[in-house]
Amino acid sequence: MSETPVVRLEKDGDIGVIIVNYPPVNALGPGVSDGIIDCLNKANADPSIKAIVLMGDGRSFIAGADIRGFGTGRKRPPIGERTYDVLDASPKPVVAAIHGYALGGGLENALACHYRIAVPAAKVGLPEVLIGILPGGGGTQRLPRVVGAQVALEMITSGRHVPAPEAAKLGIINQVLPEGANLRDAAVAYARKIADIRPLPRVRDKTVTADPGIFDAMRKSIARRARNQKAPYNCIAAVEAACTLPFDDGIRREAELFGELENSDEAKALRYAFFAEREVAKLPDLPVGVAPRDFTAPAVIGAGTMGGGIAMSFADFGYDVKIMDATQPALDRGMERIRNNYATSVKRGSLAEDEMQRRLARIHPVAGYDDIRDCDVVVEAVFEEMDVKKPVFAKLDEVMRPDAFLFTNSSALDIDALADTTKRPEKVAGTHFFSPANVMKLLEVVRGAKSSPETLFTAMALGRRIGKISAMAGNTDGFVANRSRAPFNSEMVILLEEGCLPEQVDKVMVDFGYPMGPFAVGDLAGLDIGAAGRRRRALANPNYRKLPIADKLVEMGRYGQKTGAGWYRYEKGDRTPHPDPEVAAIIKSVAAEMGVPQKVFTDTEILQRLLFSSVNEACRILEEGKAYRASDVDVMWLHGFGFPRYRGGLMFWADGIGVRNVYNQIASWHQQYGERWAPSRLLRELAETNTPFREAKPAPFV
Ligand code: 3H9
Repeated sequence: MSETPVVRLEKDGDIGVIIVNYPPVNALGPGVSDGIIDCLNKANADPSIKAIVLMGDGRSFIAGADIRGFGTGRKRPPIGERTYDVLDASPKPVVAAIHGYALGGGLENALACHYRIAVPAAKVGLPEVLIGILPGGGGTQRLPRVVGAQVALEMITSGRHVPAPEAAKLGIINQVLPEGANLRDAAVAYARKIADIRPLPRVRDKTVTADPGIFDAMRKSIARRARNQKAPYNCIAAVEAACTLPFDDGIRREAELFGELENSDEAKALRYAFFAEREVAKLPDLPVGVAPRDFTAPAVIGAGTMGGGIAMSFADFGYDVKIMDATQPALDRGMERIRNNYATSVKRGSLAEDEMQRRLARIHPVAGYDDIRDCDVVVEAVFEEMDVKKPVFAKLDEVMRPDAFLFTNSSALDIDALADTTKRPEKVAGTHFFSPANVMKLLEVVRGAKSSPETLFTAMALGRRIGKISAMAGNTDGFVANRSRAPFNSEMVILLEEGCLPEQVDKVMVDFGYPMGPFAVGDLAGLDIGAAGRRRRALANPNYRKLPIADKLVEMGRYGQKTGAGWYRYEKGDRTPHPDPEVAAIIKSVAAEMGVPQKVFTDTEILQRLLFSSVNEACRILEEGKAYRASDVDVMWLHGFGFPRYRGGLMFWADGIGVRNVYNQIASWHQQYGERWAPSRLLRELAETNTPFREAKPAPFV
């Protein structure tokens, strides 16, 4: 039998079985494509083999090209000699037998096979756009020939994973096996059945046409989410080529369009984000071998906006969850809000009515602590005041079963102070959700001084089980996400003192790629929330930089959307922010009272004033050992604050500017504005050694 380290050919009677074995997900790493070609040639040369199966060992078929290889200058074989070409040209039929994932180059290889079968749980897709490239292995030419241009456009520009049963309906999969069937046995039987059929069905021999209008319509429909990006548009152009050019010309066009993307800033940032999201799950200083504890019965304390969103997150992922509040009216209001949130999703078409009913049925409002004593994990989401949270923790400790974990959704308070109100401080940690909790993907897991490794692994796993990206933060005021964001929040208001308007700042940040400007976001979240945090910090620190303009708006009852006025004004029942001359007047008068010299800002200055202040603070967080990696900060900004993904994250973006440039600018603002711009020690050291932020070595985690 032929064998390479990562691909092997086995024989099952008259069927050759090519097996890819490149753990963990069978990416097309070094030797895999060559191995497939080698095995295929051997199977074709073996007269005792009538048909061939291509499958993967372990947990997947093939998850796509090895992403680590992009941008490294690796050479690809010329068109005509790639795996796809060799599979397609095989004189003996090849059946792709899919389990786990067939993504990117994995699906492209499968589409170059003559038949595809799959287990029901398998997923297929072309997610290349999510890493800033396009399917460059013929996917943009073959997929439209199978599913039509419209569906191909949707799949390729979204990158979504399509479940096998849907893929079968679309014609991508020839047969979905019954639940529990043995994939290899079924694939061999299938291959035997089709072994003699000629001509071989080749996707490349099909043609596809489309109404030319669909391409412009697609470009228009993605314009908002694809702002500042190139890959989605190149994807559309490649599918357009499939509909207008012969197959081989289309493949050449695909290669050209791919070439424009591989080394783009967008692709580099998205690749970085992909790996940063995987890195963030790793807790390098905790003992290996500690397993997260499974949980089945979560409870949420507090039915406010956050508590409701957290309960929805559990229900959305199949958990029955109990939700409790201090009074029945508060609980009723909370349930009403949950129902309304789901109803909005149904109205928008993003949730089916029956699914809404199923999710609602999983959320159980309960009257008191007695009803949750059997729950195994509880997330406290009551009012953000230590004096309110402490008695809740003490009570939870008293009533909950002794092995239950007690988590707090606090966004800034001292986890240790809460843990110390209990007799089980090792089972206490922070699980900080971001608003709206059922939508935002970040879960910041906050490590208390006494949190046990099991508690921390469980909190991290809890996030993943409910579709979040969990990231570990140290116990410091604001933890990592909000603490690194805090200087940005101050700076944006200080810019107003110096002559900017909210709408001007918001435009710069939206142009940069944020879905909404920070002032519009403030109005959405409620300006009273930030004001409470400022009051607390001002009391604790006499040098705290006050924000008189923001305080003035709150004094006037301008809390944001909920009061019809905040940084902007709002028409009744409409969430569109309108610039408000009254706000402009307040800004002017406060600035005059403060005697701040007025100036005109460039867009770059606005952007850098906001983001550099946070880069500096993130460096402080790293030097204090409150985060593991600069890339964790990036993941938090991507999933907690809507930082544009195609810019990688705060620190990756700053690396693009250059650590020395960032330092020099901050040092000059330090001269001009004083202490709040004092460069952090880590920033200075990185600048001195010209070390990128993402290679910064933080202090050991504390
Ligand atoms: C492509 O195919 C281009 C083609 O058109 C050809 C053009 C010429 N490469 O996510 P997980 C690693 S582009 C390298 O935790 P899960 C990952 O880093 C590619 N490494 O598992 C992690 O490593 P570690 C198109 C990869 O079960 C480990 O595998 N394909 C790759 O939650 C486990 O990953 C894609 O974009 C890769 N392609 O999810 C698919 N994939 O343990 C990308 C994974 O050291 N992959 N790794 O941290 C995924 O979406 C998910 O990994 C998958 C599994 C859904 C497959």
